[in-house]
Amino acid sequence: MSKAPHSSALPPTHTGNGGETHQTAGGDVPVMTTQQGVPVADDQNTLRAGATGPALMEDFHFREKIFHFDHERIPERVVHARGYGAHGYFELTDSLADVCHADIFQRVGERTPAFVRFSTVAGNKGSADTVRDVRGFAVKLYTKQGNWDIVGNNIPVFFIQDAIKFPDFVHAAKQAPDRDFPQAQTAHDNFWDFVSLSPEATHMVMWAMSDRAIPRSFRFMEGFGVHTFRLIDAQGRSTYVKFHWKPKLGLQSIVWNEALKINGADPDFHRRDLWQAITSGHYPEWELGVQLFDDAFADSFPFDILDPTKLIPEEVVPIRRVGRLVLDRMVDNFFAETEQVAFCTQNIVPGIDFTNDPLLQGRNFSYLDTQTKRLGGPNFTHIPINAPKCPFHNFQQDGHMAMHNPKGRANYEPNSWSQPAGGPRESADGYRSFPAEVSGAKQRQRSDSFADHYSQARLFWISQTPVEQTHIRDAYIFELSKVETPAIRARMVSHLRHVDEGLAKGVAHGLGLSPLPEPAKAARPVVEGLKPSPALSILRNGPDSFTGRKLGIVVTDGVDHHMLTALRDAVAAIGGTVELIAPTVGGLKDSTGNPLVAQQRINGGPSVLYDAVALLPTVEGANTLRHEATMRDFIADAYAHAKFIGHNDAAEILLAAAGLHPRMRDEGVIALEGTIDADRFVQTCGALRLWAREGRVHTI
Ligand code: HDE
Repeated sequence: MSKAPHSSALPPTHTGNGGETHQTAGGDVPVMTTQQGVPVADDQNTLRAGATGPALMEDFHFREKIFHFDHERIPERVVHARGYGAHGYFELTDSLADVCHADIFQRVGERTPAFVRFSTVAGNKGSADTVRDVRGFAVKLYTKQGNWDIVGNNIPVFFIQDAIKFPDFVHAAKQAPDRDFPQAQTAHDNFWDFVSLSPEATHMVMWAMSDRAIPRSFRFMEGFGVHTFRLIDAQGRSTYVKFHWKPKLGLQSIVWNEALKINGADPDFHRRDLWQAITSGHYPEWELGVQLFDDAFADSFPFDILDPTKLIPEEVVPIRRVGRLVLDRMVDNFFAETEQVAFCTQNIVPGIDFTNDPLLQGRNFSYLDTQTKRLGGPNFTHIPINAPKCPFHNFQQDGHMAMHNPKGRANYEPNSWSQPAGGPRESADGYRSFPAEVSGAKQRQRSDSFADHYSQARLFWISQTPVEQTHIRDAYIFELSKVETPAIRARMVSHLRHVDEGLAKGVAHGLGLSPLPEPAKAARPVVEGLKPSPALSILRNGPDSFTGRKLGIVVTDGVDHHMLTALRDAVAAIGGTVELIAPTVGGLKDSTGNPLVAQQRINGGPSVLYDAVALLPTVEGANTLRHEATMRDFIADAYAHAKFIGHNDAAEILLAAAGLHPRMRDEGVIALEGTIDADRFVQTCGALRLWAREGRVHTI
């Protein structure tokens, strides 16, 4: 049994197997011991023959310590290696008992413990957070009838239609095997070679080129179960379902140039954001939404509901919001929990079932298989983060690290030792698969109903605002400009001609590609009369306030106390946070002599780390900072990234030094003349960006 450490500076304490308590070295501090419980006299010096002589093999303490260290690493996940997790709960707000008998969906107000791990896909464990990539959104729900994992992404569709293509897709996306670069990037020949040869990827690639792939933080992104699943009611009837997680704080992404810079300034940007939000009590929250539909709808829908490259627009099948997911506790230990958590798509509970989506069926094999490799054996379910919180009972035994072997003589079923009646146990509540009818010839064949690869890519495109369309076009140009093989660039543009002629031309122009390549051969023509789905746009689903966002305020020694306080209060009042950026982090005072602590030094806190910025230097401070290159970058970037900039009078010379001449001042550069302006400024920041500026600062 583990006990909480006395303080985070001490090694963890464990009571003995027999519950014996610890020897103490005086006070509350436990004696350090080996793994065998032997008290250690000296943990700083190896056993040697003489003070300068050779180390001795018999030093069992040294050998145990080094041996354990040597074995600290386990294989990182083959995909989604970089991730960050937190604990929380799911609370039911609308009973789904009408369509589903899963225990978790029966009682409104009841909370179910949850663990969530967010991740990037392509990068290694140590890669940066704001790379262009899909984000994993994996949720483990510890229900009273077993663990249910919804292993989703922040994008509702996937690149491929059949699981057998997954190793190829992942190989192509990750570093090339001969050179082992690029790291965590899709901007390279192999990725674009593969996707341009796999037209089914066109839809998802549109999402990956959109700002969905550079979220501002995990807190501001949606999650999707992607596949169509089934809900089963108490009578055994099935309803199809797609799962959605909707962030309470609205959607938000960063811009690409910002993403590149954040990766340098703070490669842990998303982790830090989640850590800071949860540890400061601003618990991130999502609503669980379900799209429910039946066979009649599935038959009438122009796309196959089993095809994971297709979504069902919310405007066609509305989302019913049935619960909320709140993350309110960081892990005690990253390795024990976030690294060892083992999500498996096959972890479902009574009332939930799979469909014949070929990607989902393949995943049901892969996840169990990969956990066994990664966590070293079949008993990874014994690790506390993976164990159910409800009682469990079976006769599985042995294997590496077995912790739950059956007690007593019976380890098989049926048996007459543990069962008065002797027969095998049966449970009325036990998991029963939906008895779907199955027929057909055994063959390797892609269904013809999966053949439309362009219509939904177009649907996505026409659902974006012009700003978002520009970002998508620019992302294609950026990525394909990193592709060295002209034929791959051209092949990609040939697909885009089915998505949108303007997009194809824009990308070709940006690449200097002429003439425009012929459209790729399409198995199916694009569906006519597609209606935009506003739900697919980030900007149409953004926040309407600065809640949960961060303001960076540049201050210098002697900063005006009243203005600073007014800004801080205005941000705090709507649940945002503030960081101070200054020439030194310590030794600062405000105008009333109150000591101030800055969170960042000016060269360590670039404006890319903030949602909006304010400049409150003193006249003297501004005179010094005007010569500081990182100060100029701070302002120039905030401006180029279309952020709101508040400033006092003294900051005028800083704006000028950053090249922000009076004619460039727009409604996003806001004078803070008195404390009265603070509230208005923070309200304005709720729009997050002045997108109209973006067109003015980019000329190519
Ligand atoms: Fe995964 N995926 N995946 N995936 N996936 C893994 O499992 C796989 C797919 C997703 O935070 C692996 O534990 C196959 C779709 C997330 O621990 C592995 C296919 C979606 C995570 C695996 C897919 C996902 C993974 C690697 C194609 C969104 C991270 C390590 C058929 C719906 C979970 C691991 C975490 C992780 C296989 C496609 C989401 C190898 C074969 C589609 C969020 O088992």
